[in-house]
Amino acid sequence: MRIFQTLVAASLALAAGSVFAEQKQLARPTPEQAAWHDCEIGMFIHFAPNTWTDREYDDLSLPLEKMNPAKLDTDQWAAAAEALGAKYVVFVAKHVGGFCMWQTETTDYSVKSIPWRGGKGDVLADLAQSCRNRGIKLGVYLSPCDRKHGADVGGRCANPEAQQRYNRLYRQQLTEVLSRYGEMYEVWFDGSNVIDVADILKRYAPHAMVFQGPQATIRWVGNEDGTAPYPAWNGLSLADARSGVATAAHGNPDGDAWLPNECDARIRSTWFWNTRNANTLKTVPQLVDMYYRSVGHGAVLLLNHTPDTTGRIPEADVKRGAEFAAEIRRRFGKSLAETSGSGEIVELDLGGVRGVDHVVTMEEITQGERVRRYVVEGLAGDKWQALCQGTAIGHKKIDRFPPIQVSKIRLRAVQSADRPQIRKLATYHAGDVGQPGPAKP
Ligand code: FUL
Repeated sequence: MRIFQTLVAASLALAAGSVFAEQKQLARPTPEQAAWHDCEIGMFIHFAPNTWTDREYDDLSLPLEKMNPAKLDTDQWAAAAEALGAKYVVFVAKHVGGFCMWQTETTDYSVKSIPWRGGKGDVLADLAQSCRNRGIKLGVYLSPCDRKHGADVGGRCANPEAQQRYNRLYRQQLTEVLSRYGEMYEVWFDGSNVIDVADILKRYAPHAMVFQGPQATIRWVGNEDGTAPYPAWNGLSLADARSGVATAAHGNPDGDAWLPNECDARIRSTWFWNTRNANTLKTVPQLVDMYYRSVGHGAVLLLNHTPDTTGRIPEADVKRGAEFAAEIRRRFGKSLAETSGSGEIVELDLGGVRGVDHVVTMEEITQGERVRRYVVEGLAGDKWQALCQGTAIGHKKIDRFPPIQVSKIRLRAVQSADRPQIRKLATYHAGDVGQPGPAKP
């Protein structure tokens, strides 16, 4: 890594060509990955037979005639996503139990066998339409693990014959969900995937974000709390990227691949609705804290909602999601001032003395993650004072600090791998934001 340190060195080298001419090319996102970063928030939906048995996993014990989500309303789900500020939805079309939420030809363990709409309903079709209506992108979680069909984590089966049989079934399921419902924005292979599906992805979802598996274009952050460590570099080695199970812990800013982190999290204490945990709904301060530690650390937050046995997401949960989004808008909806720029120092004039308590920085990540260490300073009177500092910026870094009156802000990249390209340097005054509670699952 080269150090971008002094303007003198830079101008000397500029005279001789580029200061970073011999710098090896940094990893960069594909256009699809760069666009995905901008989503910042997605919404997960977990709904399966175990919603009816009050459990987190399907033990295949539910008599299917009991599964009748008579008020199922995917418009309500899409509205909940919009209220949450989510730009995409990832729907669990098949969880580890193996029940299929669409009209599959591969198994009867599906919506075909329940009384809802006389066995003719298709949750994925409804949701695809509702999402299209609201301009929300749709992704799909198709568990390789499948209890009903004897597949373990990653889709591993007990013997070669069973494996071959399951591979055929899984490949057909994936083909169905990717080819019948419009373009899928994200495909989740939870627990990675040992089944070769590269050709299917290439054919039906060449632009989709892929979670885990050898074709992964995004990675699991490594926990289910909705938080990324800091720094959470987007770079990592190509070998780690292809392993299918990389997490934020594999981050390496000098790595040759780009694989951004997605932080999945539960709005209640469980992934599936149950009768016992309405009181575990996370508070707005907990969700906001999650946001600071996911989006604010350059990752994307995927927050789960849980439809109940009526087929609707409980109103209290929807309302909480909306309150969270409103608080984020209140804090960051309108900056006091913002700019962009390149070079070691990017300065922002506030046009007068203003009270500030947050700075949001974004790199132009299409040029790679260049900044490795930075300080943000504020001009208080005639003195530059350090307000906050950090290492990674990447897609976004949110820093907060005690309120201070300043007339200018400047971002000083004290260490960079290449000339810093700053997409946004913005400052805010959020006012009394209280102390966030820890975001516990
Ligand atoms: C985990 C699963 O075990 C949970 O049920 C849930 O689907 C979560 C998103 O991933 O691995």
